[in-house]
Amino acid sequence: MTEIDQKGIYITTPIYYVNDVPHVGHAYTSIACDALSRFYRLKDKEVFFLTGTDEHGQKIEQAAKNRNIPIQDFVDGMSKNFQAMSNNLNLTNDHFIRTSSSKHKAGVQKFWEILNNNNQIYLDKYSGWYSVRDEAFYSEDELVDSKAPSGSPVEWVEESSYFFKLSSWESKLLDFYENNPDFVTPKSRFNEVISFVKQGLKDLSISRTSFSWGVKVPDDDRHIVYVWIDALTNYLTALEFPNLNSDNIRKFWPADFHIVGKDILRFHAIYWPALLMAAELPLPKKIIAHGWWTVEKEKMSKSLGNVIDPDDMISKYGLDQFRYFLLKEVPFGNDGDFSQNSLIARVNSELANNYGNLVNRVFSMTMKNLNGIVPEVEITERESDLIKISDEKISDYMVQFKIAEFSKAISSAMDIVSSTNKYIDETQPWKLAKDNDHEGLKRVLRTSLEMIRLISILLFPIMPDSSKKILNALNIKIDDKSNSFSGFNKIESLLPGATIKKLDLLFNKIDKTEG
Ligand code: ME8
Repeated sequence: MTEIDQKGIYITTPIYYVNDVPHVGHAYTSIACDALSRFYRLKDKEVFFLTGTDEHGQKIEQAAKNRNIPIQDFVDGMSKNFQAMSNNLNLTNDHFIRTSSSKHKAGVQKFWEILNNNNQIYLDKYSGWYSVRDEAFYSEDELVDSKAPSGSPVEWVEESSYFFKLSSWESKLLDFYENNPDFVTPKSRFNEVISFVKQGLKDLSISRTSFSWGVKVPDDDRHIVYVWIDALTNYLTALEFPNLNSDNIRKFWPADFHIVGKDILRFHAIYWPALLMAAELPLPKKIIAHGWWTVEKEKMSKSLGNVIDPDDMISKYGLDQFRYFLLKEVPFGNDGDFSQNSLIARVNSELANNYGNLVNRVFSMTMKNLNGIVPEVEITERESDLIKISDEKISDYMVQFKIAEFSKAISSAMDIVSSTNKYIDETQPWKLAKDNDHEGLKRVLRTSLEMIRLISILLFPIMPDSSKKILNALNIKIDDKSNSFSGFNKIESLLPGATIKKLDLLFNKIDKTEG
C-alpha cells in the first residue's frame, strides 16, 4: 500500500446494531479506533473518526416488537446507550451516525440509484437461507448442522428481490487484492477472503419484502434495501454523500481504516469494495479485522450471563486501566480472553508497579529535594545511553502504532518506563541526595522527568486522562484534538525553573479479591 498521503485520515468503527446494549466487544473496537485517531492527530493529521448505530432490518424490527415498543422510539432509546458508551469511553469521534436519520436514508437511496444507473441491479427472486441474527444470506453448502457458520439459526426465504451483480466483480476484486497486498490485515484473514472470492461469487440479494423497517428501494417501495447495503453506505453518508463535492468527502474519502470484528470481514472486504467499484467510487485503503473476546474462556452470551458491561469495568477498575488492558492484552487481530484476574495482574504490574511507581518516585523526589523546580542540567554518557534506548523505542512505537499494532506499540512505550526505572535504580538519586551530590541528583531527576513526559505523550492515545494529568503536572498542555508529537522527543522540552505540580496517585494497586 502506498504511504498515506496528505489527505485527512478517516477511521471508522462498525455501526452497532441497536437490538442490544453495548458490551466489551463494542467497547474494544471503539477504543481501538479512538486510540488510532488520537495517534494520527498527534502526528498532525486531520482525522475524521466515525462511529454510530445500525438501526434497520428484521433483527431490530423483531427486537422492538418483542418489547412492544414503537420501533422509532425503541431505536432512539437504544442508540442513546451507544452514544453514552462513546462518552463514557472518552472517545473523540467527530460524528455519531444513525442510520434511521433522514439524511442517511436519502444517501442510501442515492447510492442505490447510482448502482441502478450503472446497470448493476436487476429484479429476480431469492430462495435460500437467511439468518436474522447475522442479517446474512447463506447458501446450502455453507450451513453447518443446519445452522449458519456463526451458529446462528437460519430460515428458508423465498421472496421477490433485487440483486447486485456481485459475480461480475470477481476478477476485478482479485486484481484489486493482488495490487493491494495490505488491504486486509491480518494476512491470514486476507487469505480467507481471497479464497472465498476465488471459489466464485454469486449475485447478492439486496432487497427484502417480508418486513418494512428500513430504507425503501427507490421507485419500488414494496422492497426494503438489504440492511447491509444500508449499513455500509453509512461510511459515505457520514461525509455528506451524495454531495461528492462536500468538504468532508473531498478531504476524507476514501476511508483509511475500517476497523471491524472478524465476524463482519466478508461484508467489508468483498461486498463493500465491489459495491464501490460498481458505483465508480474510490475504495477504502485498509480493513483491519480484529479478533474475538471470550469471557473467562467462555463465549460471551446473555444466556450464560457473562456479558461484560463496559460501564461496570470503568467503575471497578478505571477507564484508562480498562482501555490499557484491552489494547495491551492481545496483538490486534488475535482472539483474546477477557479475564478480570488478568486485568488486575496487568494493572498491578505494568501500571501501578512500573509506570505509576516511576511517576510517583520521580515526582516525590523532585518535590522533596528540588522544591518541585525543574533543574537545568548537563547530561553524561549514562543519560545519552538512556536517550538512545528511548529513541529506538519511539521509532518502534511509531512503526507499530501507524498500522494499529497497539499491543506492540504499548510495549515499546513501556520498555522506556522499565529502562528509566532501571536508570534510577542504578543512579540511586536517594543516595546522591544523602551524599549532597546536587548536580548528580538534578541530572537524574531532570532526565527522569523528561522521560516521564515522553512516555506520557506516547501513552496519551491509550490512556488520555492519566497522561493528561501527568503532563499537566509537568506544565504541558495536551488536549484531545489538537496536539502534536513534533519536537516531543527532544530531551530539553521541560522549562527549567518551572515548578511541577503535585500529582495524586494515578494507578492504585488493585486487591485481587476486588475482581
Ligand atoms: O455487525 N469480541 O453490528 P454488531 C470482539 N451492524 N468484538 C466484538 C465482540 C466480541 N465478543 N462482539 C461484538 C454489526 N464485537 C453491524 C455492523 S458496519 C457497516 C455494520 C464488535 O452490533 C466487533 O467489532 O453486531 C463486531 O464487528 C461488532 O462489534 C459487531 O457489532
